[in-house]
Amino acid sequence: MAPKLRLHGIPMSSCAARSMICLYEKGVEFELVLVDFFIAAEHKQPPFLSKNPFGQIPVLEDGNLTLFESRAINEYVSNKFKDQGTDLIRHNSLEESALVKVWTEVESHQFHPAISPIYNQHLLAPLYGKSSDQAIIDEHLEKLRMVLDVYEDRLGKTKYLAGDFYSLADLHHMPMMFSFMKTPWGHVVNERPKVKAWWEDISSRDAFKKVAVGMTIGDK
Ligand code: GSH
Repeated sequence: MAPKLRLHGIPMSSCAARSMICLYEKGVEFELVLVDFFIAAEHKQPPFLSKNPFGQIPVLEDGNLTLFESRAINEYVSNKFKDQGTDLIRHNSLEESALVKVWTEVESHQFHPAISPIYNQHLLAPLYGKSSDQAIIDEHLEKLRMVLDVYEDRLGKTKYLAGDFYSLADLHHMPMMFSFMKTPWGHVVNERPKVKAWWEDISSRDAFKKVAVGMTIGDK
């Protein structure tokens, strides 16, 4: 029997959560190897750095293969297990898989740079005893509104971002969206009806719900 995949991370990490959601969607058995992130900073120590020289979680080990970068991990898992679980990459259609690629790139290069400074300032900074910078939050809320306006238009034409099918393009948004909805600015999503309906739909998926229970950042 092939050895179980090992994902190094912690459930509350949005990046580790991104890969956990994918593994659950694909129905792939894996072991979550907990990293002592906050006290020992294990991810900055040599054993972990030999797996990811950037000292970040998650890391996936599949036999002798070691991968980091949650989105790349998800592409690998979706390709390796393409015949089981949810088809997240639309491997039978060149056109659909190209659209999945387009919208996963949009998540990386438009959505994530807009939303992550809000997450960092409002949710992470207090965890490290720092105060949050409202000017940074306001600047990025404006950027996020512009991105979500594009999504509102897109989701008026297709049920999900890449087409009428759930894919990695939607999945990659989920951890940040989930945390953002715990901030005082969730109305930025809710005032866009198509984006709101999309979020309600994708966040009701079982694979996501399994991971969401561990994503406690921002809980009171
Ligand atoms: N682009 C990377 C990915 O998606 O995997 C980002 C990984 C990342 O930033 N991970 C965070 C981390 O390990 C936890 S969510 N932070 C520690 C650090 O950057 O020093």
